[in-house]
Amino acid sequence: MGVRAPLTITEVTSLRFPVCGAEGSPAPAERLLGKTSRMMPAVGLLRIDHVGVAVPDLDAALAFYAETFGLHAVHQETNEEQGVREAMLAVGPDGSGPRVQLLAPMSPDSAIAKFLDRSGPGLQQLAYTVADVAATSAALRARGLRLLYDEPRRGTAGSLINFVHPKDAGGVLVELVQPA
Ligand code: KFV
Repeated sequence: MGVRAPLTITEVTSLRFPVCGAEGSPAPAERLLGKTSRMMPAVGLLRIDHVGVAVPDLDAALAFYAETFGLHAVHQETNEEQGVREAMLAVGPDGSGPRVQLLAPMSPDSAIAKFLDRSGPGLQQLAYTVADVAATSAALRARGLRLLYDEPRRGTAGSLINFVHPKDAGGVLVELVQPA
């Protein structure tokens, strides 16, 4: 029996799968729920990109993460549109895995300031890497989820981003990141 080569990113994002069963062969869920068959585009999450942590003071947080966890920033920037100062911390000996993103507010009306006011410092978002943020956004919209932006916006290091509303994702603000 032959072994199939791993799917390429293009193949992954173009996959479609039956939600309730393929035409002519209703899946158990379809038989139980009596729903019409339909094909959904694959969502295409590739890996965890980063977890975002809201902090009131970026420099103080950078010092804390360095002294306490030995984690250091490999990238820092200001994103005016998002109202944040941010730093990406690499984890592990080669730093190639998911990162920790420290997010500090630039103004009291920014998303991070509101989060800090409501919840205090802590985990604010979970971000996944995707190959095509517009395609993934469309696939999630097709499942009835609310995406925060009609079109992708600029994220860290020239990436393109969108977010799933936390109320549609089990209480987690989900970010989709298409690297530059
Ligand atoms: N996680 C879980 N629940 C959240 C939440 C979060 N981060 N933020 C808000 N909620 C809950 C909140 O507790 C409330 O629940 C409900 O969502 C609606 O709150 O049970 P409740 O009390 O009704 P709102 O609408 O009052 O909250 P608001 O803060 O005005 O807006 C929430 C949201 C998600 C729409 C807003 O934070 C947003 O637009 N976020 C996306 C942009 C963002 O977070 N930017 C900062 C990161 S920039 C970034 O990550 C970058 C640049 N990057 O490349 O990675």
